[in-house]
Amino acid sequence: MPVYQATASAPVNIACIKYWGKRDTKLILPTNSSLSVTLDQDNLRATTTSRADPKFEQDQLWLNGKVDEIKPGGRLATCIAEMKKLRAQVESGSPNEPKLAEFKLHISSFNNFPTAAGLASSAAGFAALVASLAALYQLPTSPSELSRIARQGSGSACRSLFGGFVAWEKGTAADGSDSLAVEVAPREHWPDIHALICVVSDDKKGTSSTTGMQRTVETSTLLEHRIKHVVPERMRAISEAIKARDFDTFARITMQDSNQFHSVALDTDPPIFYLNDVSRAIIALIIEYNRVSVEAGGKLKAAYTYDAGPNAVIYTLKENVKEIVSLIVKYFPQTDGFKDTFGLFGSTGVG
Ligand code: 2P0
Repeated sequence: MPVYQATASAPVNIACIKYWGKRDTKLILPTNSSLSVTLDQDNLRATTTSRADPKFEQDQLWLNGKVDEIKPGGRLATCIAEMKKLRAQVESGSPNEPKLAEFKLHISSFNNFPTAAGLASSAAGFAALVASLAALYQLPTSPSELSRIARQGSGSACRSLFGGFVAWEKGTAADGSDSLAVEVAPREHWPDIHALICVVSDDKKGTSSTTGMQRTVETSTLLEHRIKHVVPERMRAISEAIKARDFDTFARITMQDSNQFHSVALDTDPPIFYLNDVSRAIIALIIEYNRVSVEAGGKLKAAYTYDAGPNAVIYTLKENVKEIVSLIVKYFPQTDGFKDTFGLFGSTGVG
């Protein structure tokens, strides 16, 4: 009896232009396009093994070794059903193919990032799930097509199907068929860019992204302005900056968009606060670091960005990594009293 099994892994991505808000919560269609950098480090990945077997009685998932529920009609069940549908299409055209779409699945997924990294795992997790099923089912499907399915697991997951610099085009179709991830540039295009992840706190966040962003959609007037008048131009300009390897422009837009994302969170009723005092102190440090460079006739050397939590990601060029790490360690020493609230997780090349 042949064994039908495949393993795939997918990395974490960090957005420069932030996704925040859905126009369709079931299909996970965003209110604006977004753009991210996929981190290219072995210890920031989810790895998923999927196995199909006629002897299995039900679809079953293990997350980090523990059984996890596959809720009927939930996001996971939707992704699995969509992948089975694609496999069934392959089988209907080739009668000799084994009927894998009819077999139940056992899926096992591990995140290898330290819990202290405080990084969201859903993006890497759903991307790895979809990639492993695509391999198991031997689907002739492009990463963009797979991103349409990963998106229905968690919006940001669609961007983790590509390495390098990735845009999630919001699309306009009501069925979500054009809401896909596309590659802006491969990782090799700009190997000098690095991301430093500064763990300010590994507490579970107060307001989940899913609930927080819908509260913003319902109550923030600033979000409307952002969607219509800000993001489209930023998407164009940052894509151009990436293509031209223009770090100064890339950094400026990345910081502006992090600031605006946290502004719309604050403009939500009741307001959502993701940054804390340490996050704000890191912002001040990066602003000062850039000011010294610009006043000496240079350009921006670093960009901070924050997601739905207090941890900082600092983008910089390879030549500045050492200097920034020593500044952070100097101003945020990891003394005993501070150890739990601030840790430098590491530098990760994206190229
Ligand atoms: C992003 N975030 O673009 C933004 C920036 C958080 C802040 O994508 O509801 O976990 O599963 O689609 O993907 C977090 O949102 O939300 C997120 P769902 P998701 O990376």
